[in-house]
Amino acid sequence: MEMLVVRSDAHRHHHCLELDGGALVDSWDTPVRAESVDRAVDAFGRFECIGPDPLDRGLIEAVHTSDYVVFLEEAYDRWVGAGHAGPCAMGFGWPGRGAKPRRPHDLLGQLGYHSFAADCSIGPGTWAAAVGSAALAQTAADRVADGVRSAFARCRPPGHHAMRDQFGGYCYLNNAAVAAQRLRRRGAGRVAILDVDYHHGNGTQDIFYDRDDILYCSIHCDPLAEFPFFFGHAEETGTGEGTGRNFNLPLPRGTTTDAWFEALEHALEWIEPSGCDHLVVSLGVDTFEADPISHFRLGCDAFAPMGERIAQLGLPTVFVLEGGYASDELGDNVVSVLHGFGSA
Ligand code: SP5
Ligand code: ZN
Repeated sequence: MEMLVVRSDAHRHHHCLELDGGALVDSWDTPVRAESVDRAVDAFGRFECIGPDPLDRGLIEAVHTSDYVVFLEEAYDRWVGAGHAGPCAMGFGWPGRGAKPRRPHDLLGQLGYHSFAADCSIGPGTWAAAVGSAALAQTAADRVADGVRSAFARCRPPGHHAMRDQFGGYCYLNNAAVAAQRLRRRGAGRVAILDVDYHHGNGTQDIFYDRDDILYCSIHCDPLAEFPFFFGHAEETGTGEGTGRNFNLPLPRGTTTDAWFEALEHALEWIEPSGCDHLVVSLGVDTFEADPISHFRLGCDAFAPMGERIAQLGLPTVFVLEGGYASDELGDNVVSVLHGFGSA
C-alpha cells in the first residue's frame, strides 16, 4: 500500500470568521478544502482510507495546557451565554509588549489571553472539529507505530500555528505535535518534524522549543514579510535541552521552485544526522503559485518531487495536512506529494 489516509467528517460544522483587510469575512479555511482533498484521494484510488480512533485527551494535554483545552471546549457556549452580537467568539485585546499577563477570568480577556491573531475565531462546530482533527493525527501516528511505512492525516482545522496555550492562524489544537508526541509514547526514540507549509509553524516551534527528543525544521516565508510575523527567524534555534534542535529556513516572497528545493536540501541535511527514527511532515501546499493568500511560486509539478525527495530520508512518516487555499488544486497537489513519497 502506497499510503494510508485517515479522514472523517468531524470538520463539517466548523466554519468561522476572520478579520482580513479590516473586514470580518468567512475564513479561508472552509469545509471545501477538506472536500477537495477527499475528492482527489478518491479519484486517485490507490490509497487505503480509514476513520479515526477516539482521541486520548491525555495526549492533547501533553502538548497543550489543561486550562487552554478546557477554555477551547467551553468558549463558544460561554460566548452564547454572554449574549454577544457576533456569531463566533473572538478576542479584541492582547497582552502588549512588556505585559506580565495574568489569566483573566472574563471571557473576552481569556479570548485575548488564549489567542495571538484575529484571523481565527471559535464557532459552534469548532471544538468538535479540532478534536476530530487531532484524532486523525493520533490515529495516523498509531498506524505508523504499528509498522505502516507512512500515513496521512487529512486534518481540518490545521494545527501548526496552535501554541501550547494560544489559538490563531486557523489552528486550535496542534495536530503535528499530537502525532510527534504519540510516536514518542509508542516507542520512537527521536522525532523530526519537517514543516513545508508557506507559513512558519510558530505553534509547533513553541511546544517543542526546549526539547531534545522532538526536533522542528521549517521552510517558510520570511516573517518580516508574512504571517505569523513574530516567529520563524533563522536566529530561533531552541533553548535549554532543545538548543540547536530548531531550524528555521525563511525565504523571501516570490520564492520559486528551484530556490525552494535548495532550502529543502538544507533541511534534509540538517535532519539526516540528527538521529531521528521517525518523521512528521506538516504538509501545507499554500506554497502553490496560485494560492490566494500566499506568495511563493511552486507549480503543480513541484509537489510529486517534494514527496519523492522527502522519502529519501527513509524514515517512517506521518503526514499531517496544514494549509493550502487554492481549493480547486489543493487536493491534487496533496495527492501529488503523497504519491511522490509512496512511489519513491
Ligand atoms: C495553516 C495556515 O496556513 N494558516 C494561515 C493563516 C493565515 N492567516 C492570515 C491570512 C491573511 C490573508 N490576507 C489575504 C488578503 C487577500 N485578500
Ligand atoms: Zn500556511
